[in-house]
Amino acid sequence: MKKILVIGANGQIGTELTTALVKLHGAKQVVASDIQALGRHQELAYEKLDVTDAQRLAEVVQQHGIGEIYHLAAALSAKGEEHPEWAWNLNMTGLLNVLEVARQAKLSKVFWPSSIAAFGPSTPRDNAPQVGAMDPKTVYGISKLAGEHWCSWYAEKYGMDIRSLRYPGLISYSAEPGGGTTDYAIQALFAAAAGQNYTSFLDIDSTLPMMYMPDAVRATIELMSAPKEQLKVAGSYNLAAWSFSPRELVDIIRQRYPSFSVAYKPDFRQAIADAWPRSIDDSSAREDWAWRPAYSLSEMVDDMLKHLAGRKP
Ligand code: AKB
Repeated sequence: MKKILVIGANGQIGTELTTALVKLHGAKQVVASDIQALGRHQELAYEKLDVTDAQRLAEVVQQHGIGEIYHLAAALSAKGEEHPEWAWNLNMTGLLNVLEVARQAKLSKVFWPSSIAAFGPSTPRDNAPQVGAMDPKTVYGISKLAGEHWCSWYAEKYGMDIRSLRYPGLISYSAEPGGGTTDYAIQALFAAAAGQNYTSFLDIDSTLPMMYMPDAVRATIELMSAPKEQLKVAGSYNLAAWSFSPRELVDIIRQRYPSFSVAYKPDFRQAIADAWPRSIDDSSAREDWAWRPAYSLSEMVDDMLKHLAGRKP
């Protein structure tokens, strides 16, 4: 069997997705790669890899007999607005390098994540549809929408199997997120668990779609395992669990930590959040490959606080 390459294995999604892939396929079948030194997956074959380096990527694919790539290395929304050229180069050159190597080496499948950031102010804010107006306002969002089109182009032109999800804000405790707008929720949970107060960079009623990482990882694996003929969406699937505002999250945290207190100082990230939908219609994912989130919002808060207890933010 050909091997699986995870690009960005040390990142927020990569850390947990790599663990799940190892559980499913065995450690010998998974090669971890990241621009940084190997993190927690010490048992795996590891390659230090900058995905913008096409030649090195091709060498890694050839050397390990790679058949499938999960390409997770990306600049997120907030950091992307601070470093636009860096973000565009990483997100677009990285994806194009992956698509090209997948075409040349005839890989069987590629996974690449899109995001709710691909939507914009023209998208209906509630129940953002699978197909409709998309006018992203961040460099990150523009790169995600362009990336969706590139994936469809490669799939149509070369008959490649490229699968993708529009992730909502992902909440996790294993690895830090890389500078997103939804990170406030993780920061608030870390602060509460450490007995500290928190200052939110989003306003109290700023509602966004979110998901717990174990559900996002399972969604990814379910999508990648689904028979191709079941997948009717040619591009990236909308994916949802629940939506909440800082006020709603803090209310749930306070039921566990009554003294937890939050101040609100919205910064440039507020405008990013204001251009994103409040909720997502993921009925195509539910119909085509039976997607269902498992964690409720309060189960996520309990699980996060349990894992974070005693940790410094
Ligand atoms: C971000 O906030 O930039 C990401 C995302 C929603 O894609 N978490």
